[in-house]
Amino acid sequence: MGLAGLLLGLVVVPAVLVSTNLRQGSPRAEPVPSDWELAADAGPEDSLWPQPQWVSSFPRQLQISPGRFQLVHGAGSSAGPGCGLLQDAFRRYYEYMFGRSRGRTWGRGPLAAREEPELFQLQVVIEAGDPGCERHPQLGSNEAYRLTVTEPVAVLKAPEVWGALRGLETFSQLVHEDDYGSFLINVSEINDFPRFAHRGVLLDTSRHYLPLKSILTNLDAMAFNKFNVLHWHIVDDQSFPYQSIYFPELSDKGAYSSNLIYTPTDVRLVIEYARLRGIRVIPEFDTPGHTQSWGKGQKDLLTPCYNGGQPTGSFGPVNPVWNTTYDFMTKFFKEISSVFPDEFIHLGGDEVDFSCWKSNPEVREFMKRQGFGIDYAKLESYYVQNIVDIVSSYNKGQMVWQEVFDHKAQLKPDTVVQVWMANNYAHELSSVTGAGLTAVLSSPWYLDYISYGQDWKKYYSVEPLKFPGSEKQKKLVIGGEACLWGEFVDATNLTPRLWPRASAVGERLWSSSNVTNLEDAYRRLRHQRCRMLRYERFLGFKSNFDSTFEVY
Ligand code: CP6
Repeated sequence: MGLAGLLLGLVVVPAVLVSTNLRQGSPRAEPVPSDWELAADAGPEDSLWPQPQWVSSFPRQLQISPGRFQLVHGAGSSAGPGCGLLQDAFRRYYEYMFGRSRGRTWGRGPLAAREEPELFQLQVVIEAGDPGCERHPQLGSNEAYRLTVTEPVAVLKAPEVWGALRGLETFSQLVHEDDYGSFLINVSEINDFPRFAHRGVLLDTSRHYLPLKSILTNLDAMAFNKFNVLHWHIVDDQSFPYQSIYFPELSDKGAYSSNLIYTPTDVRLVIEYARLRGIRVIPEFDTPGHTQSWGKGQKDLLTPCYNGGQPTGSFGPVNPVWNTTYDFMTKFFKEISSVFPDEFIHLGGDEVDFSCWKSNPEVREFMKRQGFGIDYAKLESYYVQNIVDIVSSYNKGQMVWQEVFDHKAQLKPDTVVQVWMANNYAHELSSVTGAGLTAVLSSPWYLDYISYGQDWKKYYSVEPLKFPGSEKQKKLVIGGEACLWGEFVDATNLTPRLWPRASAVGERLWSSSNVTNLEDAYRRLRHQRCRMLRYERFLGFKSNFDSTFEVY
């Protein structure tokens, strides 16, 4: 079957049906080499990560001369050289493929002594009327793309710029260098789109401060693996590094030190760096629990704990009783809503310890007045509902941890419930989606936890939709997150702890559900690891990847 026939096939077969894993989709009829040979010189069309939904690769190779090759806007694209987002991506991916020495090392002379025809351009075509180069990615963004690599030009078509970014990543993974320094790419055709819309990584900058550089490097690593959400667990009990404009005392008193903070400029930089890679930044300001550091810079916010009728001098969760609490939160979340452009804010709501509330006479009196009895989960829900109303008034959607749902708070229909508890998460997914709410799964993906051996296989083998429920319920699972809690993670071990183990989660959330072969995944993941290591010199990955991912 020729390429034309294949293209025809693409048109008539619905996308779900043609979604196939690469080995079945590839018309290559070469003998399967040993693992060792593959690691050394497998064609890169066989090393894509995450696996695209539909790939067809031909044994015909094209060569690329870096001095002549161009990434350009194609005819009919709604984007042009004025599109900063794409221009920046062109520059980035050119560097990843050929290095920084365009026209110097490679020259513009004849190609190395190879017979293959030359590929001169990758033309990128954005099909939507408005390319949206200035916009921020969001939950409903379209990340689909189609990539056709034939001589003399390759074409990347995408409805929106977000798909073009994903397609550029794939294209760069297709290019490989032979032993003599020639760059080659196979004639191929790829039709790709994500399985889940929310593919996140949680970073915790409270337990240990993470320098800006670490966060940015991880955004690059995320882009290589087609992740699209940075869940920024920015503050917690241990420290408050977010420098607030309205309440500067929060970080003045609550940060580990005056320079271990994120200034408004830092925050803007993270958001823009992420945007250019098609990554949303969802900030989490976790309340009413996990708030010890807030108490240092904001008096009368936390609940005073009592013992034997006397205040002990220690404090518990945010005080849900006083009006001043909600005055503060109204102003605070007004700021957060304008600083962070994403449509969602994560409100936390996990692990609220009721013992301090129980000890406080004023809280107990309030419980009586409200008719909550001794059910402190009702008090928690009362608090959360107030915060939900405040944040909704600023037109922001909410993410919450699963307890908020478990404790029966009244939530808005578009609330995203994040399932994190390991025990029976399938049941929790059933309950959350059964109630008509959307869910994000993170229970099986706690990457701060390391166990003996290749635990990426455990992460990889998770099937997020394996829970009892209707088709309608399954559609409400919008994705998942790899969580890197910070108790034992700082800038020195962040990259090796996360990568390439998080890549396993990346493929589970992007690729078709039938991409489950561990041997094939291992082979491709080794290529992915090598690619990321090669980028080290541009990105300053400071360290080797984690030894729990065995490579020889
Ligand atoms: N920090 C915060 C944490 C955790 C949570 N919230 C957590 C709890 C148990 C495990 C891992 C992480 N460290 N703020 C719960 C969502 Cl096993």
